[in-house]
Amino acid sequence: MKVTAKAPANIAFIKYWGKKNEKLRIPANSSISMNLSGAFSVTSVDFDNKFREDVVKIDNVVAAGSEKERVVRHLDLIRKMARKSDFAEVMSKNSFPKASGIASSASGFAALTLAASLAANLKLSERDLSILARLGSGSACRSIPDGFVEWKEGSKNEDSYAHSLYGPDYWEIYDLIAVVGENSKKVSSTEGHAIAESSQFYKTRIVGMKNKIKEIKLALKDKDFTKFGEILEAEAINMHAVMMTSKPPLYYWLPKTLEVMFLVDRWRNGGVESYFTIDAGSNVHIICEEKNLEKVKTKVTLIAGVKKVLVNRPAIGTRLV
Ligand code: 2P0
Repeated sequence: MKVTAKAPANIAFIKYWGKKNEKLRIPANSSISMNLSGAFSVTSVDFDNKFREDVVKIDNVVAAGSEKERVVRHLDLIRKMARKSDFAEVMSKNSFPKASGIASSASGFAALTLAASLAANLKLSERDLSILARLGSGSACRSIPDGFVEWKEGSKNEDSYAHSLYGPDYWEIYDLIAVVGENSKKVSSTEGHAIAESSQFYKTRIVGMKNKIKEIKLALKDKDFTKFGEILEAEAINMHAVMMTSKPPLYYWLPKTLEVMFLVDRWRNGGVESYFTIDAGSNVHIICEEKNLEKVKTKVTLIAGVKKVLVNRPAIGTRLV
């Protein structure tokens, strides 16, 4: 049976960087994110005994090497749970440039998890889907539930999963992604996580996390956009400080990234309130309220060197198509 699922990418306001358990992808800290309406993966999975091997196509290109292996490992997990042995054909398409700081592994593994588990006749709860997606890619567990999401770090496989804090209609805020680079990144997130601890600032970062999560959840509850924005912007800089001071150092920013960051600050001082956050890539996510959406959109679009602007509102989680 062929099953197709659609999963959103998500933007983390409090980030996942560093793991307590690499193999199980148990994060060093809890994280908070929002699903993105305009950045998603649509993945179909078909298990059939006519296939002689697993075939994986991502954006119409046949995957090979480590990219394919990672998908096959996930299929193996699902086959084991379903006590099945058929090979699969997996076709996945992203609505955004792959590996450019928009989390393709999050939406990709979330969609793969729902499509493959149903195609293998497994009927899993949202919690179990989130756990399974996490084993494929940590941030994927946050793309399973709806809207604004918390991934509780947990300490073992069964208690590290994401749940919805609020649905997508709870708060009309936007994430405008200023795309400044479309090349695949040189260092993968998985490799980056593994060296996070080598930064002298890492321990300090982790110590402050519980309080930060508490504060941002309060700002979210109160819909206090200023407090929310200040926390998420400081958090992004904090994570990148750890990345840049890792051994070897990881610089995900391009000169254009920094330029957009400065401009967001300037607009804010001029009365157009927005805040930036950046993932493991060069693109800048600009967060604003509905009342400033058009102004921010016009400003970002006018920046020379910004290749495109992807506008996202909060979105539902992973669903069948
Ligand atoms: C996040 N990132 O919280 C952070 C912010 C990137 C920067 O989660 O090794 O691709 O597959 O578990 O999920 C990227 O890490 O890493 C990530 P794996 P993943 O969104």
